[in-house]
Amino acid sequence: MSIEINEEYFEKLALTVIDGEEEECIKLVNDGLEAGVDPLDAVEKGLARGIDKVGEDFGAGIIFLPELAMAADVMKQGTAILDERIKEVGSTRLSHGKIIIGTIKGDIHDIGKSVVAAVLQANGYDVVDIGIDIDIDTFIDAVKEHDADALGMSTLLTLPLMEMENVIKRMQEIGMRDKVKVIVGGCPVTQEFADEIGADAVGFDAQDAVFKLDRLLGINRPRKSA
Ligand code: B12
Repeated sequence: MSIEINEEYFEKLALTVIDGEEEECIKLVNDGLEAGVDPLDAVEKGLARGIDKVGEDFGAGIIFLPELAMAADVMKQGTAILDERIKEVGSTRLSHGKIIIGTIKGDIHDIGKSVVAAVLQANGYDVVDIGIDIDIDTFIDAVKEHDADALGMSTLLTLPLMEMENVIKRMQEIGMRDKVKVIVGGCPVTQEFADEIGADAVGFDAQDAVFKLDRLLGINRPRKSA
């Protein structure tokens, strides 16, 4: 029997992350896809809501690292399936440009960055995801190797934030900065911070990343009204 995609469905999805129920999560994701759920909605209205709650509880000292890690594993399993589905949409389109994306040195958070990569790909970008804990040289080498139009850097941690500025400084030193747009994101990254370090834009979620990158690279496309 096909399930209904409604508020209750998204709440159940969020709960699988909060309760660390991997099998139930995978089942609900697959059932949802079969019933026609928009995969980005399943991430943002379902799984991300769950992990946000877990993050709040962790921040407040209500739960500890093992519970956080368990919830993150469930979230990762669910988003991996959904990311693949999101990417399929863009696989047959002409490329709007090439972007390198990675999480900066000192940070291993990769769920949000991978969602952004998938959504950019679905929207016609050629995306090279170089992973987590990426140092300056690896970012720079990847941009050179792929002759990229843009570089995306992610972090969820406050401590290594300045690594983003160090990458931008190195791009300036080697004469790369004017040729490559830089977009940054992750929960501690504000517009003010992006301006301060000389990034071209900040993306607050995956759709915003597409919007900002389109603007930077001069891509015009019809937009859904809010
Ligand atoms: C899941 C999680 C983990 C998982 C990560 C699993 C994984 N494979 O990614 C695990 C358990 C491993 C983990 C570890 C740690 N974590 Co953690 N984690 C989280 C949590 C709960 C959710 C993050 C997440 O996946 N969100 C869901 C995604 C979809 O959202 P997102 O990441 O924000 O991404 C969106 C936007 O930010 C944006 N975006 C993101 N990147 C980019 C990039 C670009 C270019 C653009 C345009 C946009 C963009 O678009 C995304 C999609 O909408 C957050 C709390 C929170 N609510 O953010 C804490 C949190 C980030 N973690 C925290 C901490 C402290 C840690 C640890 C240091 C804990 C420890 N003591 O070891 C370690 C980090 C170790 C390290 N060196 O990196 C703190 C950070 C505090 C701070 N300000 O520095 C937080 C805020 C929790 C808290 N409230 O205290 N964590």
